[in-house]
Amino acid sequence: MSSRKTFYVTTPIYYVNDVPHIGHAYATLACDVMARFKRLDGYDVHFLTGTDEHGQKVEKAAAAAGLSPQEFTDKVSQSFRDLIGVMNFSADGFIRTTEKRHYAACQALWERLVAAGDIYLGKYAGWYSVRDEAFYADDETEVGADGKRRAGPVGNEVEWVEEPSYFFKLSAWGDRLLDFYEKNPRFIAPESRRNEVISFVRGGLQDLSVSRTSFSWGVPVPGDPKHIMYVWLDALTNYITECGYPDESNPLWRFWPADLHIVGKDIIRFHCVFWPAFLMAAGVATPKRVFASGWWTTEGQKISKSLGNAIDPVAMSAEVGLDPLRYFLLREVPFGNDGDFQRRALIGRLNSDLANAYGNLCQRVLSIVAKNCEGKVPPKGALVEADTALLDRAKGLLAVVRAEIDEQAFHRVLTSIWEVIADANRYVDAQAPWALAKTDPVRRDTVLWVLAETIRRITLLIQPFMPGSTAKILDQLAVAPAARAFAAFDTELVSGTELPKPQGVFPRFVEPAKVAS
Ligand code: ME8
Repeated sequence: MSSRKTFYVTTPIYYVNDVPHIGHAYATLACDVMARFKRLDGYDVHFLTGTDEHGQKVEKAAAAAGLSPQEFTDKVSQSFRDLIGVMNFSADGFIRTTEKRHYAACQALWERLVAAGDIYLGKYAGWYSVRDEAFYADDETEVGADGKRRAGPVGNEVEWVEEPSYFFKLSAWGDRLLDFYEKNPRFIAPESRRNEVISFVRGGLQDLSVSRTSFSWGVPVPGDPKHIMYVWLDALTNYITECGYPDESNPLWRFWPADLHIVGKDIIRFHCVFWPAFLMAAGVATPKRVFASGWWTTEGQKISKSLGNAIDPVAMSAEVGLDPLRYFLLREVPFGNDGDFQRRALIGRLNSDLANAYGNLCQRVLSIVAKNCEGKVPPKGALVEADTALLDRAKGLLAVVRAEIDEQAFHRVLTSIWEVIADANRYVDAQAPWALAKTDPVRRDTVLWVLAETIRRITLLIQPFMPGSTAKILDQLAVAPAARAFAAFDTELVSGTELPKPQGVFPRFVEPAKVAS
C-alpha cells in the first residue's frame, strides 16, 4: 500500500430522472480539476462520481417513460457514465445506488444507527417535495397565488404525506453539530453557506424521517422490509460504500474520511447537517470539507426541461472544443457563485484568453524556435533582469496556485496564471526576438529559451483544467510524461533537445454565418 498522502474527492451522485446538462457537468469538472491537480502534486487520489437511482422522483420518471425503474435507471445512468468520456473526467470510481455493495453499506449503517439508539419507529405527518426528495416543516412552506404550496431552495411544490416511518434523532445532535462546525472552520465553504447552515442548526433541529412506506423503490430497512430507506440516507452513504464500508480492511478504506465533497448549493443541508450527524451517530469519521457550488442559468433563464434550454455538454464541446468549454466554466464565474452561461461570453474568452493570449504565445515562440534554432531547445545564455523577472513570476506560480486550489478558487488560479501569460506576451513584444535574429542571435536564443521555459511552467499548471491541449503543448516542448508532474516543476528545459514541428492548439472560433430562412 502506498505511503503517499491520500486525497478523496466526490461529486454529488446524480438523479437519473433526466439526462445530464451543463449544471451536472460543472460539479464533476470541479472535482476532476481537484483530482488531476492532486495527482500531479504527488497525492494518492480517489475521485468518485455516480448516480442516485432510488426514490419517488426516479420511480415516477421511470413510470412516465413506460419502463421499470431498473430498466430506466440502467439507461439514464449510462448517459452519466458516458459524460465521463466526453468531458475527459479522470474518475476512479463510478457508483450506482442500485448496486449490491451499496445495499450492504446502507443496511450496515442503519444497523449501527439502531444500535446507537438513534433510530425509532413513529409516524410521519407533514410536507414532502418529490422534486427535492425532502421533508419540510409547516413554516418552511408557503402557499402561492396559484394556491399551490411550495418549499425549499428553488420553491418546488410539496404534498402532504402521512405514513408510518422510522425517525433519526436529529434533534439530539444540534449542539454537537454546532461544536463540530466551530472546531472545523473549513468544513463548509464558501463562508455564506457556512453561515446559512449554522443559523439553520441554531434554529433547532427536528427528528428526521428516514424511511418511507408508500412506495417501494429503495433499499429495504433491515428487519422491516415494508419500509424502504429515505433516499437521502441511502444516497449520502454512497461516499463510504465506495471505500468498502463496513469493511474497514478494504484497501479503499484508506481514503475515508473524504477530503472534499463538492455539491450544489441546493443540497448543502443534507451534506452539512444530516451527513455528519449520521456519521457521528454511527461512530464513523466525518468528511473534511463540503464545498457548495452555485447554479448556472442560460442566457438569463433558469435551466429547465420545459423551456428546453439546457446546454448539452456533448453538443457544446463538439462545437467549441472540450478544453475551451472546461476553461470557460471555471474561469467565468468565481466557484461558489451563480453564473449565467452566455454563448457570447464563451466565444469571447475562447478567442481572447485561449487563441490570442495563451495559444498565440505558444505559437509565436515555438514557430520562431522551429525556424531559427534548428528545431531544438535554444541555448540559454547569460540572463538579464527582464529574463529573471519573468522566470521568477512563472516559478512563483506553483505555491500561489496550490493555495488557491485548496480553497477551490479555480477562477483565481486561472487569473493568476493568465497574468503571467500577459507578462510573457509583453516580454515577447519588448524583446522582439524576430528583430534580434539579425543583430544578436545569442541574445535571441536566450530570449526564446526564457519564453519556452515560461511556457513549460505555466502549461504544467494548466494541465488539470485543459488536459488534452496542454498535453499537445508539452509534447511540442518535448517534456517527457514523467516530467509533467509538479515534482519536475523546478527542473529546466535542456538546451539542444530536439523539438517536434509546432502546431497551433487553440484556433480562433468564428461564429458560423446565419443562413437567412
Ligand atoms: O441533488 N447549475 O441530484 P441532482 C449547477 N441526487 N448545478 C446544478 C444545476 C445547475 N443549473 N442543476 C443541478 C441530487 N445542479 C442528489 C444528490 S448526493 C449524495 C445526492 C447540481 O441530479 C445540483 O446542485 O438533482 C446538485 O449538486 C447536482 O447537480 C445533482 O443534482
